[in-house]
Amino acid sequence: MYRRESKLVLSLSKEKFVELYKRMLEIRYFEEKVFELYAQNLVPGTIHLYAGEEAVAVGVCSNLRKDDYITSTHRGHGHCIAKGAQLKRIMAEILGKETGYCKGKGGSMHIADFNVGMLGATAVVGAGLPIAMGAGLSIKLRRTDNVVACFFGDGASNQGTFHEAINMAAIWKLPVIFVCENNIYAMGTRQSTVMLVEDIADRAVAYGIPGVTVDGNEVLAVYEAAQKAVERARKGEGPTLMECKTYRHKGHSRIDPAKYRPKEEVEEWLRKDPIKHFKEQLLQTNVLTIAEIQQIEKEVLTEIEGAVKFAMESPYPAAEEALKDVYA
Ligand SMILES: Cc1ncc(C[n+]2csc(CCOP(=O)(O)OP(=O)(O)O)c2C)c(N)n1
Ligand SMILES: [Mg+2]
Repeated sequence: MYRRESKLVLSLSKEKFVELYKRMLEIRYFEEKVFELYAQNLVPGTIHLYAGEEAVAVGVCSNLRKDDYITSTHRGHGHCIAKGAQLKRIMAEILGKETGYCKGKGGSMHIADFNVGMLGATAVVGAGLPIAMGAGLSIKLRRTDNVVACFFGDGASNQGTFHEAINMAAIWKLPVIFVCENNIYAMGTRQSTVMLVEDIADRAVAYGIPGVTVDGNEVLAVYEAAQKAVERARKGEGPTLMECKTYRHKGHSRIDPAKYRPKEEVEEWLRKDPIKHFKEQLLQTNVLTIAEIQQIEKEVLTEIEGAVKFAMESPYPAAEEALKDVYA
């Protein structure tokens, strides 16, 4: 089922391997911190953690330029980090602080940073697809060679927006990479109970575009598949539907204990942890030494601690600011 072309991977530089590992680690440590802060009652609203799915956002975004775009979901912290948004401002937004991306008024599910092409998270399932299609149309009309990566879940792939956006992107050959993060569940609903296709990428046939299913726990597999899709989009050949098989380590949102998941299933996916797996690959192939790995881990930890400190020390917005910037 999973297609790999290792020639491309072998040509990656050491710096690229470090970037991939570091970015995944940034997301993991960031999410672990958010989990802790939520337990301390410091996070207003709910959160949907990306831990376990890091290889998807990182594998895709590492193929993008700063001036390329992404659209995100309700599970968006990982997408923001992978596209290069500032950790401290994401953290501040999650804690409802004035220094956050939306001045503390949007929270976890409404983070955007147009400076790095992050067009926004959204709480509306499937809403990112038409936005990505529209961004793709804008790129085509402006005749630049940018691309858009559109992240969405298996649940979102049953929304009408999925079909409408992909079909339109296909007929107009828009530069969009549709990235389905298939983590097998939409809240507590298992994929197999709501669709008869096992590989969501098979749906690409209906729109006459390439569909590819990759192991979403293998950052290099995601990287390779995304590289191909990005090249195709940049050349004006149109969109690709890329499905990444992945798993969220925690429940749907912070309040979900995820009791509907069999223990063996959770254990199996934890064994396939994308970060643990990549670390083993880096060591086995002598790309990095254990000392280098530990150094990266230390650096990322310091970075996350800095972001938390910044967010904690930032003020809450003043009450009289409540209605400011709310409507455009
Ligand atoms: C239009 C819409 N319908 C329903 C919901 C409630 N809801 C929030 S997340 C979610 C599940 C989404 O599942 P999936 O697309 O697989 O993403 P995942 O949470 O697994 O990353 C649902 C049904 C919503 N926010 N928006
Ligand atoms: Mg899902």
